[in-house]
Amino acid sequence: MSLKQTDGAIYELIEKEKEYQNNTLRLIASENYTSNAVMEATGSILTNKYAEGYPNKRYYAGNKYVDEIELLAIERAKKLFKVGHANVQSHSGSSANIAAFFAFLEPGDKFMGLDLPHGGHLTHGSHVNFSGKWFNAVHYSVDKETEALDYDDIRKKAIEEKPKLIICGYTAYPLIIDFKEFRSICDETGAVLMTDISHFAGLVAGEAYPSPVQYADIITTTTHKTLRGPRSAMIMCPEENAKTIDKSVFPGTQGGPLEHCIAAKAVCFHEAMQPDFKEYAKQVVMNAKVFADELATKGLRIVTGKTETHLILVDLTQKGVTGKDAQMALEEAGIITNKNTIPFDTKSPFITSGLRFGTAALTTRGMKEDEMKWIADNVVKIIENPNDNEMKVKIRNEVKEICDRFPVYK
Ligand code: DSN
Repeated sequence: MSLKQTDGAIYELIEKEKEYQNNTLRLIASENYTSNAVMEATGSILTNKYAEGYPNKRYYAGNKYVDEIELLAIERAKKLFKVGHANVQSHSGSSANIAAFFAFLEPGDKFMGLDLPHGGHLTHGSHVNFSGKWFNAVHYSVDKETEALDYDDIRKKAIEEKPKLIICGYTAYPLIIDFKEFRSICDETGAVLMTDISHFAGLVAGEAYPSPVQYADIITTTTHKTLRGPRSAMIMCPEENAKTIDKSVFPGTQGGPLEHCIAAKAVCFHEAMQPDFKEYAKQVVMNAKVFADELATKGLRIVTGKTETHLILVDLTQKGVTGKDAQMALEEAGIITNKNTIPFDTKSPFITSGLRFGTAALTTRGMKEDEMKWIADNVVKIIENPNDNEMKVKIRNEVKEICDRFPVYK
């Protein structure tokens, strides 16, 4: 029986969500629209199979096709990122990071990551997360003036603190990271270099962002952001770390792998190897630059002054509106984004002084510079008049027209 026949309530809600995704402008920097092929694999009969272990070394029988699928996913990941080893079993970015810590740290060990309000992720040592509770997390921050990473300061801090592992790769940082500099800091202090490339993995695959592969001891990433795959993750590393990483994922921190997601990741890697994915990645960055420039021209302050990626962080302090209120007003006009702390924010992560935007999803829809300018202009209008309901309705109608010109899902 179909979902519609079995569970009308869930079917209807999924249909509504589909329409909502079609008819709104998605600017959440960590979201994308995945292909029908990826969704077909995600929703496949592979969800029925238990496959604890690794290809040709499983704890259950009946894995001859599942092994082929996982091996294909591994081979494609290695080829796409030109990396020695890939483990495609991680369920999410957080579980990949748990496995990374399990591989290189003991409980209580010291590691260093970027502070959450400065763009770091929860799993990079936040006090409310396992990473901050079970390990001794110390933080570096961005420079107060430039809002960019200060590599001399990070080096100084690493020499003082002697962390066992240093993480780079963030959730709200719009500039390119100097991986070579991080490698040199880790070499000088004896730390393991972990890069979490979740946000910009698709840009790395599409050669629109430098690769950390020659520098990192371990690379974690989600697969659903700029990489445009299923909601999942993976870990990559040089060949010499392969056994340690595999043991940390299974049996270290996970049980049965989600083979339907692994098949979908294989499809995503195949798609990302096609020549048009490079064009896509280039356009994502171009769209972000145009979007940031237009916001700045219309009077918004861009954190770090620019973007070099898919991501734009805006400081609303001078506009007298919080990130929370701006996010809500934009949502009413059909523009979906998220409130975000900015470096040295005085407001809580639930209120915030900033907004974060990303161009990966709209670029997938085929939108280019003209659409970015129109959206940026209207974002500023709403931020400057968050309570003007008449204007929000008018923009909402225009948003719907743009969405109709760039359809996503039938
Ligand atoms: N929640 C993701 C983001 O939006 O950046 C990271 O996990």
